[in-house]
Amino acid sequence: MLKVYGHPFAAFYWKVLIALRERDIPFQFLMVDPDHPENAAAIGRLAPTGQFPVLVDGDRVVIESAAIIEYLDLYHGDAPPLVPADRKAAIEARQMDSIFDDYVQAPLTRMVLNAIRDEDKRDALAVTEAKSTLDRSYVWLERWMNGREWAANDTFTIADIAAAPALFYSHWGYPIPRNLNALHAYRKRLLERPSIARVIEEARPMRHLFPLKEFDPEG
Ligand SMILES: N[C@@H](CCC(=O)N[C@@H](CS)C(=O)NCC(=O)O)C(=O)O
Repeated sequence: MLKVYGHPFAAFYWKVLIALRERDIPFQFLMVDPDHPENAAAIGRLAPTGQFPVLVDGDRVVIESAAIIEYLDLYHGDAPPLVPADRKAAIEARQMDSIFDDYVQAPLTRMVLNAIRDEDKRDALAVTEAKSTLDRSYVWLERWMNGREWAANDTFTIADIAAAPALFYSHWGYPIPRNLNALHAYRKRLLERPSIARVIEEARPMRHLFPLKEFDPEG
């Protein structure tokens, strides 16, 4: 049985969890939290900085959410691949996966990390810069999503998997402006997809962990 290390509230673990659900793959979940120090110790050995998700398949260890999703496409489940088999189509899917990770999820994470620090260690400039990145990303994504159903090649792919946690959390912490209709409609489509709705529901009891709760994540 596949083993996956993660945390039900963690964005990059969500990516893998959504892929596992889309492909209907059974797995053993290994929680990374202070109550399970053995799991933190294991990923401390397996991943360069002890980050998760980490997938263990027999002797094979795969790290990095995108690599894990590609690995699942190749070796587990029989749904259509989440990274298109066509190499030309795969370019757009990988491009959008990186955009959601790097220009939506990453600045939001910087805001979250800042908010959970002791007050005297907070960095207002870093927050201003993160918000500016999100402002620009939201506007760019509005243009990109205008006329599209899914973020890459008009099929559900790794790009949409990356978008789900990124836009769920970013809108919660720093709302998408109301006039960005295409982006709002896309986010709604994502939240309604069964694999994503289930991941969000399972994480609901942990919502108190999010420090930027000024807005309704389902709004
Ligand atoms: N690029 C990595 C990012 C992984 C990442 O940032 N994971 C977070 C949890 S979602 C984490 O492990 N944070 C704790 C840490 O870095 O110590 C991926 O795509 O898997």
